[in-house]
Amino acid sequence: SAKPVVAIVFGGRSSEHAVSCATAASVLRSIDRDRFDIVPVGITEQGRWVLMADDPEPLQLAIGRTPRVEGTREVVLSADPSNSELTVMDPGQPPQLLAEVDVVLPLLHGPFGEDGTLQGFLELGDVRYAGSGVAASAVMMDKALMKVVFTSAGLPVGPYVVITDKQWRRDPASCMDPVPALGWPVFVKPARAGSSVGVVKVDRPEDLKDAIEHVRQFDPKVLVEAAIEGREVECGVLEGHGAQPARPGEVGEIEVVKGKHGFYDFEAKYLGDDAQLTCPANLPDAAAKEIKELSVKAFEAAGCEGLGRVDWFYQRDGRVVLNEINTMPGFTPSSMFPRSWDAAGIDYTSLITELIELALERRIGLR
Ligand code: G1L
Repeated sequence: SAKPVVAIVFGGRSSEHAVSCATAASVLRSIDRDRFDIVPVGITEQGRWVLMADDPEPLQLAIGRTPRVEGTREVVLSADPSNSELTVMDPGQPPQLLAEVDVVLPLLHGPFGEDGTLQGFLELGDVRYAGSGVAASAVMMDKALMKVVFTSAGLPVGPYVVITDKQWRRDPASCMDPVPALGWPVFVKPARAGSSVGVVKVDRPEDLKDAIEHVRQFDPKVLVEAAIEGREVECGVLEGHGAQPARPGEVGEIEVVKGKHGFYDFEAKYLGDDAQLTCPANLPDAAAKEIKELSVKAFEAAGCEGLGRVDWFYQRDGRVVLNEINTMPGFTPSSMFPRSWDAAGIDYTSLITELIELALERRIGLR
């Protein structure tokens, strides 16, 4: 047929395997089948690529306290799934299936998905894909590198200290020396694990060392951040359609979110049910304008493509502090990013179409 073939790649070697499967289920339900042919490709937790049945039902998931639908189970694609028809890739082998694919929708979180590795792999195979490229994905996955990019672009970031594996092994005490200047509490975070995974709030100097040791289990590169008092505000950026490559992103409604743990945690981000979400955010016009403009600036400084969710702190005194960009934001219909675009008149199906078309228009290689 003349329709572009879209591979939806999901699952993967990540703690968010199940979130990815649930996202794929949503996309399989809503993607415009008059415009696209679909190839669902699952990646098992062992990294094996398998062609999946085009059926959202078994991928639907119940995590945590979300009520389970009768008959569903937590989906973990097994190494040898009974519903797979064909193994399309073994680790270290090129995937033959992608030869017939026009564009990939990579619905993968964290290492080997969101961090530029899959993107690099697709670049090598001349396969187009939705979302950011290799460099932007890799840099935005690393909170320390992200701060460097934002700072050099003149964007407002909060105070922080980076502790690399080498520095920590050499001399933990000197690594901790600059931390008290951040004030208390601080947040200790793995530099490269997404979704607030492994984040620890530390109230007292005597708890710092244990917290760093704990976080090092998730990532040997650790970031210690000053606590920023403020409302958590986020802004979706969707690249404009068409002609000019340098055309600024379009900015969606701004939202305020707060998870049950008092900060914007994993469940708030992906499950939505506990998040107190206000869209559009109730902000003074000037603040909303500033956040929208700076979100596009951050998106462009980072070299993001397609979409991004730019997360901010809006402080009492009116100042804004840039927290992070998510190159792969939560993407079920109830997630913040699709909801904010829905409010702006782009429904979930259109949003998926838009992202695929942006990817199809894009040139392969340097851009
Ligand atoms: F392909 C897009 F559009 F760029 C894209 C890719 C991935 C949008 C959103 C996401 N998000 C995710 O894959 C996930 C974080 C929900 C998976 Cl866990």
